[in-house]
Amino acid sequence: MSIDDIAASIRSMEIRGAAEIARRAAEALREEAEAYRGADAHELWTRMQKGKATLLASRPTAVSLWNGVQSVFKGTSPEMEAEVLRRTIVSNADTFIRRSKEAVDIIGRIGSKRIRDGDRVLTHCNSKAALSVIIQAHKDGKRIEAFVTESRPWRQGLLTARDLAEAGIRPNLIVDSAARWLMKDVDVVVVGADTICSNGALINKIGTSQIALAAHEARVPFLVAAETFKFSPKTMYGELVEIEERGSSEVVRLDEVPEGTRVLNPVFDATPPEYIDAIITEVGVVPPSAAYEIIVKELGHEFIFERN
Ligand code: RUB
Repeated sequence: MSIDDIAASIRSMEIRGAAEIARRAAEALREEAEAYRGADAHELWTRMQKGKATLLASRPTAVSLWNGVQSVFKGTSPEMEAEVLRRTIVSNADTFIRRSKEAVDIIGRIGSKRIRDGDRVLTHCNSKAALSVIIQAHKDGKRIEAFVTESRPWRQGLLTARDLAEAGIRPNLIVDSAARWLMKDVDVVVVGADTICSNGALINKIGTSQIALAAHEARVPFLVAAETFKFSPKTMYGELVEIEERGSSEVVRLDEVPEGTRVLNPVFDATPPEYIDAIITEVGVVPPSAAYEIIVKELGHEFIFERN
């Protein structure tokens, strides 16, 4: 698939989920570099930069896309020979894709230890990292009862229910507004992440923060399963995470509401670090307050502020 096709599929959410959009973007950049057979480094560089910009513009909220694209261009420069540039991009993309898949597996194995036999686990939306934890716990022989929120308007909860059922866990599906009522019957919440800010705040599917609040109130541990490339170096510099707003037709048909009704469709929200008990990453279980350290140590982003 071309870069334009991948970007269009990310925009339309045929390709979705923070890690998957990053991997598919890396794959598209690799294919673009491989397809270029010329020897003009300037031309290859220009094509790659254009592709990078198209992919980054496809969805604004998940920093995984930005981190994935950054790692594909690691160590590259317009001064490189075309062949070296091509090889570097291909190898970087392969490394990113391989490591991101390994990370989900490691997160599952670490996170499984936080789930006890007989636990009732609630998850929201469709996160492969969160599912990895729940499914690994099941594989480790723990009896699990899984609660899955529908996750309006896209109903990613149905995908989660299918993923759990395929793994042999019978899902209990609830509407999003049942989360607080149900919290009294939940032992642990596990969700994924689109972005984790340098102060430890979590950006994830709309509704996550309400679930975190309900979990906090009911003293139910709230765990986030997140690969290190979900942490945002940009937020270290004060940049605010853009919360994607999608079209009203995803929420309601316009003939169902009175004329003039404004239908809002923010698709992510922010959960403050105080409501997060632990973040399970491929480099260990960390508190939200370790976000800055992850960005510096694992993503290699030293804070350098240009004063002029
Ligand atoms: C998906 C979503 C997921 C995170 C993490 O939103 O919010 O919880 O992306 O997923 P959308 P993963 O469906 O709008 O992309 O752990 O698979 O990266």
